[in-house]
Amino acid sequence: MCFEVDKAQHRCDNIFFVDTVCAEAFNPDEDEDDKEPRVTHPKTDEQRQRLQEACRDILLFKNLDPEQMSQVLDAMFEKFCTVGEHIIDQDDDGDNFYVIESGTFNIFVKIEGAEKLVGSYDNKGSFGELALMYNTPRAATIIATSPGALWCLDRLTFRRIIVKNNAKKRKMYEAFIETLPLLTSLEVSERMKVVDVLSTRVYNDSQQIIAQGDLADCFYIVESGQVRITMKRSRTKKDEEEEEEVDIATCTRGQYFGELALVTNKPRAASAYAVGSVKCLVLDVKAFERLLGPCMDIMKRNIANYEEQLVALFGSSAEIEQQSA
Ligand code: 1OR
Ligand code: 1OR
Repeated sequence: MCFEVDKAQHRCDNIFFVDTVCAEAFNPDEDEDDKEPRVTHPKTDEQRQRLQEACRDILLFKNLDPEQMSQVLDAMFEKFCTVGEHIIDQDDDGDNFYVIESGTFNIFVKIEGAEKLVGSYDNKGSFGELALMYNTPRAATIIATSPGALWCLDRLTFRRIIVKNNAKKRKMYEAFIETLPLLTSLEVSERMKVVDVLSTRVYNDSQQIIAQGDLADCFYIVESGQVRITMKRSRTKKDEEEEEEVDIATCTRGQYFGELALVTNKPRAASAYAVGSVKCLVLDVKAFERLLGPCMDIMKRNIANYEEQLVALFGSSAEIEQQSA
């Protein structure tokens, strides 16, 4: 098996972008095959319901077909953890992938020899996919900061289903990803890692994709269709304060949105709606921070444009002033 190892460290404001994970090409024909015995951990109805709820927003599961999803749910098992427990230690071999049902967890990474707190999970999300996806040592240490409940998926099932599915995804998105102006600062192997962790979402005409004021947890690239970006503006009509929604931009194939709240660590600055049927590629916030550091200059230049246009349209840029994370 051949590895292509790349190391890049980028720093943007207070966020560290370090990526030391190789983009190993997965060959479904020569790796674990479908003849492996299926792992099943029996569950009560109540457990299965909690598990399904915890897995609902896990992007890595979004592209699975119903049969694959059901095999994943069958294979998962519950683990309770206590404050201070090390769920993962950096440099260990990867055993499980973890989905958070409840609890808070800190993420530490050794940077220049010192352990640095680089982020945390708060009662949602997942971790531990990298070592399983790329056959590498664990890239971070994860420690529980409250009592918690996790759902674990063993390495073999993860590779048999998720990694195999990713090989298909790479084939499907390789060409499109290469055309994205935003990702030009990434190496080819880094772009493939973006493909590995993205999921796709489809929206119907007029469906809301982002609501202004909401907390943000993902980033979008338009694959097809049109997305309308709107902002609320209050105005006085017959002495009464009214709120109207104004169109401020349109995003089409290859363009991105939803980066602003992730970069500024603020609520969503605008809303987004599908015009006709729309398909978007979606990255969660942790993958965005881990993988898109090198694209930050392009995004920041664009954010400076928002500010100019905001002043022209609304007379103030206070709404989207940048604040470091
Ligand atoms: P893993 O299998 O390597 C540790 O085990 C897990 O921590 C890893 O998978 C990710 O799921 C998770 N860099 C590397 N791993 C991270 C990071 C991260 N955050 C969470 N994990 N960075 C922080 C990005 C917010 C980059 C830090 C320099
Ligand atoms: P977000 O995470 O805040 C809404 O969620 C997204 O709409 C936002 O990221 C941007 O990706 C996108 N001002 C603010 N957000 C904008 C703007 C914008 N345009 C697109 N978005 N302006 C329009 C500039 C053409 C300035 C306001 C008038």
